[in-house]
Amino acid sequence: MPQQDLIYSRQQEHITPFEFNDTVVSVFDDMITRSVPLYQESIQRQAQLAAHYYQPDSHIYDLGCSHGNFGIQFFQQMQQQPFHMVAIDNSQPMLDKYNSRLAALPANDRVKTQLASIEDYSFLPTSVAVINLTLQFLALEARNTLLQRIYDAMLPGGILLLSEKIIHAEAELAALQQDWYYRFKKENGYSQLEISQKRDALENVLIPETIEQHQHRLQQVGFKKIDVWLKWFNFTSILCIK
Ligand code: GEK
Repeated sequence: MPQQDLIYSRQQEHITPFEFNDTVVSVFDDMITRSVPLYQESIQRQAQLAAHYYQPDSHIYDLGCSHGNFGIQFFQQMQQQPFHMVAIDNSQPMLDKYNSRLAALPANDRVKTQLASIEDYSFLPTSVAVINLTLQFLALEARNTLLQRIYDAMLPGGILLLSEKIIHAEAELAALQQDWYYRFKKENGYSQLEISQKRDALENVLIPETIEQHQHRLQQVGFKKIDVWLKWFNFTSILCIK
């Protein structure tokens, strides 16, 4: 059982901007499964897609890997087949936990964890790049540069898997999506206080865009085959094939 996320359960005098520190890492699985609709489904299907499109000897990148939920699922999907994964995150506590999970797996040298910002990373030839709920934490200009770098390093037939929290451009629908998202959080046991303090902590840290803005950027960098394969109100997962 993951440790319960109680970070915002008590009234805080000052809400500091959200960070992926030791406290967050210790409750991360509970936080993400109670905060992201269809999280397990999305990770599992993306791991299946990644295994389907992975090209032998190429690199697979997990960008903003946290403590490895995608990587561990990918291991299971690949069974005995070899692969080279680079799992990047700029939170040392996340990577410490990832490394301890890897230590329990055979053939764990297939995954290299790397402490770095994905903003200024140089990619080797890749057939699969995954950015699950992480592009949203980058400055808008950095998002274009990152996706262009990924596209340029991608082999023909390679894929990008992108999942994001999104907003709707139309005010009524944006409000409805927000409302239904807060219902989801309440159903998962978060109080009104927890929901509003977390929202304040994420203000200017997590900057969501519309699905159209994502699609436009993906087209601009060069992708022609783009599919929104999952959408739940204000969350989406997108598959792009080069
Ligand atoms: C999952 N993908 O379980 N460079 C590298 N890492 C970053 C950066 C950056 N510039 N900014 C944020 N991060 C995971 C979930 S969580 C999403 C991803 C969430 C990292 C940050 O440290 C954290 O581990 C991750 O991106 C975002 O499928 O918790 O909402």
